[in-house]
Amino acid sequence: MSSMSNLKEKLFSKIELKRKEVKELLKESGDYKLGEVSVAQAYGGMRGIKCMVWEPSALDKNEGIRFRGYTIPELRERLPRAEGGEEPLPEGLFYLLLTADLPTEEDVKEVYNEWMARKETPQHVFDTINGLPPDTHPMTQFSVGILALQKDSVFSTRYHEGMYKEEYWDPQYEDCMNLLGKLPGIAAFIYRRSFKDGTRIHTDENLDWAANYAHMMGIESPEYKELMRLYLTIHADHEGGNASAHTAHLIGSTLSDAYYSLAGGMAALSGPLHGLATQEVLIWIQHLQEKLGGGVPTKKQLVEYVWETLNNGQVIPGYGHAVLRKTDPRYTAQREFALKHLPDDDLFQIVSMLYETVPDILREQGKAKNPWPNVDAHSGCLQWHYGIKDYDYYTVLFGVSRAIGILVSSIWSRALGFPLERPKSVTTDWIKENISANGS
Ligand code: CMX
Repeated sequence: MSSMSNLKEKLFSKIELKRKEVKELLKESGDYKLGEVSVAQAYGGMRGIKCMVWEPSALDKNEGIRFRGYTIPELRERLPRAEGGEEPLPEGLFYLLLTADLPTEEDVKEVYNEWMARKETPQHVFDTINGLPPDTHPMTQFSVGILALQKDSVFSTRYHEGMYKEEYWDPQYEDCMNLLGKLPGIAAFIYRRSFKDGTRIHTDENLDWAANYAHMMGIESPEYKELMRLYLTIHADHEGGNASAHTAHLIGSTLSDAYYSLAGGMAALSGPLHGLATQEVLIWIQHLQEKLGGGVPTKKQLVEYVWETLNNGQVIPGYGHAVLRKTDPRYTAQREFALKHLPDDDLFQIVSMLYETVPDILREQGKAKNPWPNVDAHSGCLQWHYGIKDYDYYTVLFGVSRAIGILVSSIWSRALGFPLERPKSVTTDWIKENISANGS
């Protein structure tokens, strides 16, 4: 085992305890049923089937996400902040997700120092990204950049050298920390390459992880740096069943390393029903503004537009959720930020009016199980306000944050020795034959 930092030592002690706990749980209650699977669930995107373990966070359909038991409002109060700042530092959220303990200022500093020590990215990664046409979607560039780092995977090297299964978590941790040190620099480079002059801005060691990301994108507004801290904290994890987390988890279960699984997770995040929704929301709102010649529409115009969208067979972007049945607390956190920093912004006004309008209409239409806004209904208008007007980039911001939860969970999956995932699929004929044989 390589030498251990305080953080790694603490993690190891937690792992030993958890392994014991899970071993006993399996011995005593291995046959306990978590639920049953219906035909509708098999055809319906496996909604609600409890079939995987994800330690860092849990999603309650009414309350929203809890990170290691803490809600977003609690964490905005309790996680350490940057000097003079009011929003939590994502380094602290990482510590919490990894160890299940609230971090001290010192713990946060240690995470930061670990990431900073690993920030240097080999030139070939930038060269690889530069080999793609400049108009390649930023998420493609991001996944390619992550995969270009794979050749230095500590896990893959150690696996091929031969190691005990109990040790898997250690090189996985190294890969994850290396990735988190490098991701903001790669993501910022993609922003500058796709939407600015392509020059790379280097790290400023006086800035925290999130503020540095903003700095490397070329944005120095202190308010945007605050937004970045909040944004990277609240998007970090959303339990394990969402498409990006689940994809990464499945890939990781083959003992593919963290680079492969994170790149796969980012491919899932790129879909319109998942991470792409942020940009769809803005496009949809701005389409309406264009139609009306700019400004803020009236409530009547907004209602007509929402119905027109639905009657054309389209979804209202930013509304609905596969699990949530209330307003997403990540939406609320961003709304509070907007009320504080940009209450008069036109786009924010429209986003607020939609909040007052869309839920009633979706209820009246009667299809969506959840008429309330999700996180993506708000994120875009904040980015736009601070000058990030390149929609295609929004999912990359989401991806940098989501990497935190995905990677933490991958360390725990190794620590608990999770096996290859291999659920059973069935055919329609099999289902019908079973129903006839056993009764409905
Ligand atoms: N507008 C209109 N119709 C909607 C809707 C919306 N915002 N949300 C759901 N519906 C419809 C569905 O399309 C479905 O219709 P059909 O029966 O005709 O197929 C019906 O309501 C039932 O869907 P559901 O069970 O409520 O929702 P799902 O779990 O299938 O899907 C989601 C969830 C998020 C994909 C869906 O609500 C949606 O498409 N929302 C808009 C896109 C969006 O905001 N995505 C971001 C999600 C957050 C994230 O994970 O990143």
